[in-house]
Amino acid sequence: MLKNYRFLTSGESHGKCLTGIIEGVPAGFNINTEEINNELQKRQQGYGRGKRMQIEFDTVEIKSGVRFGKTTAAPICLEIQNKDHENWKEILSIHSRDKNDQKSFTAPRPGHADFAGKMKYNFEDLRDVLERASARKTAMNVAIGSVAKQILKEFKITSEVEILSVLGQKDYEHEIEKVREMGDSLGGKFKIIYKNVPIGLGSYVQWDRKLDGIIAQAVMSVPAVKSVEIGLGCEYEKHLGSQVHDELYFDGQYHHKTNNAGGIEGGMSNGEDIVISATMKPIPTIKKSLNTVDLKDNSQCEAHFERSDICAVEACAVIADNMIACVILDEFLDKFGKDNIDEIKKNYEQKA
Ligand code: EPS
Repeated sequence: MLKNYRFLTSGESHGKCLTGIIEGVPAGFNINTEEINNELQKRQQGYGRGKRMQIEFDTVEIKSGVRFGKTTAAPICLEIQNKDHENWKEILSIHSRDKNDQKSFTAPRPGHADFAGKMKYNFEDLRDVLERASARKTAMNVAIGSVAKQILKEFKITSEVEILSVLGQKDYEHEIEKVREMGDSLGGKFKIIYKNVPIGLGSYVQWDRKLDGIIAQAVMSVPAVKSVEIGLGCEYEKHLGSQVHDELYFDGQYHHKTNNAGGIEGGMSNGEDIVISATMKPIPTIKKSLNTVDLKDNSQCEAHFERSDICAVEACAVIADNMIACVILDEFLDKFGKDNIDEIKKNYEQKA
């Protein structure tokens, strides 16, 4: 979907590594690897993560597209190792076997990709679904988003992330501990604000160019996100039009009296902060048994449990923030040019 800042990722949860290829990073930009690693650490932290996060310590290696510290406009290849792979070499082997001696996992876990993924791709072992469906792959999305954030920062476009609630509570650590003891899991709601976004990113002229639509897709792509709101979002239905539309004023520069639209009108940024909130469903891997069907013989059974996070809403917010950065940068490059960073700066100074 992205036109200028395009990327693909590969990698399984317990495979050797995660890889990302970004195309569209302007030439002449100095990528700060430490900043990428800081963002990766933010994704790994947060209250409620499981034991896997004690195994991994995500750091990125830039494998191509940079020379003497500066981007060359060539595709940039990024790699993050999965430390846990050492323990999964046999189970995740890429080599063919005469006989598969690995025990198949055949009872889909409700809420996961297991059931629909098996039906779609016709696998015997649900591990072939869950390894790629796993949220592990979002580490690479964060690395790619972090490069986008660094470029946006050159233009003073920055973001803030806030956790709004977990199980309806603002102060949620205690809730998470209670739920951990119950063998259950939690989701939550978070808010992301993008500041200093220039007027006119996105467009109303076609459905797939609307900035709010593209942002919603980017945030919905984060595993377990089930709702995305812009500005007042779901609250709009409680108000009259005259109460919620943001009145425009001019006092040397344009500004709106309020920002209920969350910085987007007609699918375009309007110069106010872009305000996005989203809801994550509870983690689907839970100790408490959930009913399912064993697909090998269609018998009723209880869903399989592997170690898991209890609540990953803080990680989810970090991933969403980085995905939004990719979208905003993509639109920014559309408006201000994309070949080299000096040219983009000149265009920005003239137009913004
Ligand atoms: C995940 C299950 C857990 C999480 C994982 C996502 O991994 P494991 O099965 O190895 O315990 O820790 O998240 C990550 C590895 C990560 O880096 O965020 C799942 O099923 O989606």
